[in-house]
Amino acid sequence: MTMDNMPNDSTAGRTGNGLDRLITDRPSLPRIAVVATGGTIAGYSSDPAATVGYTAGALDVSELLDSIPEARKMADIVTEQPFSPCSENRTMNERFVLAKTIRRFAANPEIAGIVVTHGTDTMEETAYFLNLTLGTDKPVVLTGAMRPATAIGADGPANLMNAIATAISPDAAGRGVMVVMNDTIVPARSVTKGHTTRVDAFQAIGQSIGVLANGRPEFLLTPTKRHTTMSEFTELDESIGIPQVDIVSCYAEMSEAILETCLSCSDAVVLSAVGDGAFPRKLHPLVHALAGKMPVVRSTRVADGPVVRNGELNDDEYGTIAGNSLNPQKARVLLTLCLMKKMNTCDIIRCFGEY
Ligand code: DAS
Repeated sequence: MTMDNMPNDSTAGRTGNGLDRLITDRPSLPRIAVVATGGTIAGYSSDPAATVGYTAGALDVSELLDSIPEARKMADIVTEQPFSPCSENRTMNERFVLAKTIRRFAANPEIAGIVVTHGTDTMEETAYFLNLTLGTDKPVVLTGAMRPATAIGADGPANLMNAIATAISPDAAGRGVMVVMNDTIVPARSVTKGHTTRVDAFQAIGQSIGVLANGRPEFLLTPTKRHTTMSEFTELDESIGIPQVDIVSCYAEMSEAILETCLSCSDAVVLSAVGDGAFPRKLHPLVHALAGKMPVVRSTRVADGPVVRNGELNDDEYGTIAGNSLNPQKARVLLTLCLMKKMNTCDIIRCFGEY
């Protein structure tokens, strides 16, 4: 095909790519906030081949944006950087601080959406936390990177660009908090990290809700579980006190020791049980005793699928709560918020169905 007989795309710029369209078809730039919280997306190594063993959270948010000058042609960007340690150190307290920062931006009528850069290791927990605690229908989009900013083939710039494109998309409003990684838009409730190093590490348990091509988001689905403006957790803050909710990994031949420790040290427990919510029979009496003292949720270490009430265990008899399709780390987030609301077992069971 020669230049002369190429199809004429009147909406595209000279190069005909999606970014040109995004830039040229907007009369004035939408304003967004980029809130940076560290992670590999801000990672630095003097060795461009290094994809492991770099310093995460080393770069400032302005340096991240400098690597994608096109972003400033798509949106008027304001920035804030509340913290930068690796996300394995993220505390519930910091998540409440982050929620406050986002609420402040969301309350500003000039802000169209909010992007949060975050370490990938616990991004799914922060995303689900924000999904439950932010009462806004403005787009809130988390993104990160599997390779540091200095690596050959760094994925952060494209992820950040896509996150910004999603945050300014009018179609993104009201869909709850989202994670954008590797050209995919995944709702906070179902996103999970499924690989330790690959750039396609992030997956949806169930389905993603949209895709990005040429820097343009296309939404295919709307999340159906309660989130953001429909959540009953949006008034909570850290001053109430944050309970200690622990996750106990289950396996054949596990000892009683960890659950016995939970009896004295935890406010609530999530079992990362085997299969569809089972754990060794010899531990049933101990779990019964634990559930008499504190909420105990049965989740599963299996990547996908529900734990059904009164399935593997008679929850009515044992006083336990089935985790439905939330993985253990997200079950922990929801259970923490339920405890902060001082909910009884009936209400917690309801929440594990509704959120
Ligand atoms: N340690 C990781 C974190 O901050 C690095 C990453 O972003 O992948 O979560």
